[in-house]
Amino acid sequence: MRKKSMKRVVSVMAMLGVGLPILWAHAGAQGAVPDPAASWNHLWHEVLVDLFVIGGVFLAAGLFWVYKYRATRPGQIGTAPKLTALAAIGFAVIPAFLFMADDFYLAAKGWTVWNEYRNVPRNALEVKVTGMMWNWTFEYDNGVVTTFDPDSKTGDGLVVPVGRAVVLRMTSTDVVHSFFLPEYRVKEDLMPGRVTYLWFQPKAAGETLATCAEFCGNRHSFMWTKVKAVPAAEFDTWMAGMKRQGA
Ligand SMILES: [Cu+2]
Repeated sequence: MRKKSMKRVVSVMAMLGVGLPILWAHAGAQGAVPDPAASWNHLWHEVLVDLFVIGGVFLAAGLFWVYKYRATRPGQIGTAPKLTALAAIGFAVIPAFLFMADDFYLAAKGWTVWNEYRNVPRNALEVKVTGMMWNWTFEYDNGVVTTFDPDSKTGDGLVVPVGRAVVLRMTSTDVVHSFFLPEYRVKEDLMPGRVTYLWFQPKAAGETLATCAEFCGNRHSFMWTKVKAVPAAEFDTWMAGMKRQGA
């Protein structure tokens, strides 16, 4: 009877350990405007907190028992109490439950954020990105093309409006590159013959940068570009100017 109820306790804990974290991780995901950059930040902080809290608890418990049951004279035989079967199982199952619940929570949260990152919001501004040794070009849907020269620091680079999702459709003309926007917490590889994508949403005006994150030859470390987020009205003015220039 006791064995049976023990089994039940273990299986309920296992179910909760798997189920609850997944529910928690998904809570709030529906209907909310996704913000992968904030979600990745949040997840990273959770990983750090968990590492330090769980690590701290286990380290403290380990040190406490090492000290408590230390040998005080040579050849001493331990006098630690012998655990009952129930206590022994508890000591194995409860820490494992804590660890697994946390692992599943983080994994489920990671999948949720990954889905956000892979699902481009409707009405996103589309920009074609071409990576080449060792530069980037950006082509907007109206044919306007921009670029940036890291040596002379000239060119507009990637200009985007604040408050609107931007999807980059990317390819490479030569080798594998990787478009990395550290500020927006997104990165994706570019390769010849394939179009890959990423999206991000600037929340505030300002200048950040994007850099190649895949070693691609001598000038790999110079393969970066300006990324300028501007208010929507300013973006329209800039775009109109670029169109006039082109015409
Ligand atoms: Cu590159």
